[in-house]
Amino acid sequence: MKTLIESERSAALSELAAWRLQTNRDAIERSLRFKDFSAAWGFMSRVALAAEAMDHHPEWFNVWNRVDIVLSTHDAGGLTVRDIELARRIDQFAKEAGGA
Ligand code: H2B
Repeated sequence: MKTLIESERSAALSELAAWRLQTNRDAIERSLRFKDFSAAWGFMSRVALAAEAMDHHPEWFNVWNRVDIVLSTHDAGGLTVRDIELARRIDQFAKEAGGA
């Protein structure tokens, strides 16, 4: 899988407004807050099942109602269309779980 070229990257990032390009690596990140741990974990469960089905997995960190997510394609050593697809799914699950 090839990493995104500059024009694909900027198009994807303008669509995924809540995501930021990391400064130290070719990856995108989003931080989310939920009502409480239960809401955060419910969201994470949905992401986990989708990620497993896609065979594409997030790097993430959870403390109570907060979930920090980093997406990058390890096999490719950077951002690919698979990260963009997973980011879109994550945005949808976040919306449904009341994350912001
Ligand atoms: N997730 C991510 N984020 N990047 C990968 O390159 C990747 C993955 N590769 N999940 C998959 C699994 C790979 O390790 C397996 C062997 O297909």
